[in-house]
Amino acid sequence: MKTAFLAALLALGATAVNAQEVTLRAVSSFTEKTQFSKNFERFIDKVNADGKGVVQINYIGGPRAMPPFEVGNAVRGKVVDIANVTGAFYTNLMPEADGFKLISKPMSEQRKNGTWEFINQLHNQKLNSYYLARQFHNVPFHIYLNKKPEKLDFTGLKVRVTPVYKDVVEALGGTAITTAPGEVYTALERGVVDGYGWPVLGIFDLGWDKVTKFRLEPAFYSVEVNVLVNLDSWKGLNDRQRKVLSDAALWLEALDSENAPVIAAEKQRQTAANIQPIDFGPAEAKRFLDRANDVAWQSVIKRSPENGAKLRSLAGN
Ligand code: 173
Repeated sequence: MKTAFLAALLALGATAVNAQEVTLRAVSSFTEKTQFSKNFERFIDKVNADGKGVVQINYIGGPRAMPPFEVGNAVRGKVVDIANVTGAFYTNLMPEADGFKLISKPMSEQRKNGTWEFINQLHNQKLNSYYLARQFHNVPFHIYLNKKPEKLDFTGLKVRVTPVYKDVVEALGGTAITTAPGEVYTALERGVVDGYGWPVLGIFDLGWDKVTKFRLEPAFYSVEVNVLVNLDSWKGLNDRQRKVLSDAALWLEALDSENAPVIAAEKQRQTAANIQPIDFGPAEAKRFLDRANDVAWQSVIKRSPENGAKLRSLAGN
């Protein structure tokens, strides 16, 4: 009797230890091998190396596999298990996501001061997902233009946006036209837009340097590209599987230390490609940055008063 019980117990333990390797399906909202997919792809390679026999990721790909503005919904509905996606692409499901660009503290700090925890709760509730990692807190955005403005103002200009830039473009008199990244080149080529919002990194990836004349200073906000895991998929993992992902997530966030020299090099590359910076000086820059910050917070807080205010206090700006 005792032996039978022990044997059963051992068998149980053995199943737990040898529990089948799990494979998770992943997509990126950015084109494969480009700036904002690259580190996620390194993360996948790391998980697949460290997680042999434990957890693996099957990378389905970028926007060819799934339209970028649908990625948030896909991870919510478990169409995929893991997504590399900016909050700007799922503000329809989570208006608070528009505020993440205003949080520029390093993730090591956000994980200590309650920011990660709060944003994870928002993802649990509104996107049925686990907030595994945030990348690129130290990469800012710019507005790129083909018409040279006389002052820091967008009156008379049509600017391609996502929710990241919409409020500031409109506050400064511009016409905002929302498109996915994949439509930017054609919109510029055909003159449908006079410029576009995009981070300081990545304009060469899709050939936009050929259709870009100016980069407007100053840089503003903070890129956020998140790694989300469907919450049911996350809960279905065992501790060892979760640890492989969590360790790789911290490793991924630490890759942000590579960004400063990459930004410096990319600005030089823009100059070499005849993309001219337009700078109206420090006083105008400050006015622009204050306005950009104000209109963005106002917009988030209007749509989600309580959570928006909490995010702003955590951001400290
Ligand atoms: O411009 C965009 O498409 C956008 O919102 C974004 C956000 C993060 C990284 C790159 C682009």
